[in-house]
Amino acid sequence: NQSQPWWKGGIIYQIYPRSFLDTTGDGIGDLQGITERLSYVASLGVDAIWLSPFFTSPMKDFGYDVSDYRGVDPIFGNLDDYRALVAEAHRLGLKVIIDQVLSHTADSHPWFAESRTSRDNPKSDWYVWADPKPDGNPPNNWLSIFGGSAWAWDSRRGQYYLHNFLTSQPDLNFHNPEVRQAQLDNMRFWLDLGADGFRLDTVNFYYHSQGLENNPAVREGDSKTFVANSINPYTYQRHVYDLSQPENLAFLGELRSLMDEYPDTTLVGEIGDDNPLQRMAEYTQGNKRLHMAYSFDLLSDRQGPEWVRDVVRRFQNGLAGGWPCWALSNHDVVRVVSRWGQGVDDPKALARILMALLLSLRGSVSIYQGEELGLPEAEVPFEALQDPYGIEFWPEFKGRDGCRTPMPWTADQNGGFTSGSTPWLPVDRRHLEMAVAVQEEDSESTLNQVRRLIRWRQQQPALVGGDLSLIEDTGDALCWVRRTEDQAIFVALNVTGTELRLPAPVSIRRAFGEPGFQGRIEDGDLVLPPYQALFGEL
Ligand code: TEU
Repeated sequence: NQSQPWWKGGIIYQIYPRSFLDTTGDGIGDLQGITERLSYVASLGVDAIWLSPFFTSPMKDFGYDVSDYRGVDPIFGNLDDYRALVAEAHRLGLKVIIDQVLSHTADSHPWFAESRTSRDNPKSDWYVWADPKPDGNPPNNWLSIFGGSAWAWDSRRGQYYLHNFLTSQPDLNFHNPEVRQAQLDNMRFWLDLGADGFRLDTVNFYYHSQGLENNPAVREGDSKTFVANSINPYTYQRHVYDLSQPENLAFLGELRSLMDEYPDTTLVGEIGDDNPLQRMAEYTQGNKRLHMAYSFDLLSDRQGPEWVRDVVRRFQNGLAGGWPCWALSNHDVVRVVSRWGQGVDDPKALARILMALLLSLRGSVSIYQGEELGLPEAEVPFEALQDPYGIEFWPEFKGRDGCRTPMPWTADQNGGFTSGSTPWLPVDRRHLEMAVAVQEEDSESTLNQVRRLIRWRQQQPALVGGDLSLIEDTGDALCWVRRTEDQAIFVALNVTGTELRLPAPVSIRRAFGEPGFQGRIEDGDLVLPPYQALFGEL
């Protein structure tokens, strides 16, 4: 489908730089390591890479706390390493999407250092400062996702500052046009160095309500789809005033204008919101906002065919003008095979059908490093935890380290990830037998199945960019039709461990043999063995 831009229906491979490949022996991955393994990434048949932050950072939130937006953190290398990485990616036909954490900085960023010195310095209004209540308490009830009040006291100014995440991640004040311009200038710096796009961290958190009104509590009947974990008080508030303010739409327009100066680039926004699907659609309508957005809907603890159908249905009903980017795994959530796999007897078959699901949805796709190997969540003992979010809410919520452990390249000790002795997070022993080198040798490994699936999908215009019509009343079978002018594909997926049999909801001309699934039509019935699919041409 030549008329579509590359990102529309494209497949993005997310790389978490700390954990991809360490070439210096310090136990932490680096840019040179990524460059060395880009040919592996290209061998998967994906369109682009997304690099989680590699910018200068005190690493309290592992790079999502930036202290110099234009610098590469020495842990990861330098700007020349970045240039080499981009050149190699482009040589291999891979687009490069980099993370932009615009909403907040590290507290060690020079902007914040200046802002906190007084109430009247040139950057005094660059962050969100507020006086205490007469009783000394914070100005309102807003909460930090990472625990406690969203306000931290600064004794020098005698004021509170806002932080939606760690206290060391102060929120920038986007109502100030100088802040917006400074961030746009920082983005231009990377565009000029050849970036093909940005993943915008917390894109709906840029603006807060200047009235600083209290957020209301969740009401009975509210649809709360964004539930990180029930022990986090944050999830019991309705986030009316602290995020997703209407002013943001104009800023998305400014971002888009910048991107439009650089042909073939893209923006994918990350949305954490009480109504994430609506927000995704709103932020990607037309061609003056973001190109794509993702939410946590398919990344949450909710799972199973009913839930997937509900998400697909809600996005199709009235929201189909937007363009989603679906993901089942990333660096913030438990790996999907473990999330969905409680008690599953065939995790390998589960990994494959989940990949088929992802590649059949209407939208672009984001795959997280190791997902192509079918890796389960790694066990990380409390003593080895690095993630401040995990440390805060342990043990009910085990944090994000279990999905961030090093990529297993070989079955050797530490998975061939580092030449040094101690990786920054321990390698799970179960990952070693699933290492890349092991799976390369087996034509039926998850890795090779995923490769074939991706290659096949990339040749089906209807799966890449077609419309989606959901077929209802199919029980546990997920059924829909993807359609372009020239092609219509019937998709039927069984993500459960039970064989499904139902009257065939459509008649197909032929089943595709290529991706090698065992679903079939038999005596007018659609038959889907456990974790099997049927792709049929209408
Ligand atoms: O995540 C924002 C976000 O909503 C997450 O904190 C999410 O609630 C949580 O991770 C679910 O488990 C982005 C980044 O992806 C995350 O890594 C950062 O910590 C966060 O922003 C702050 O920058």
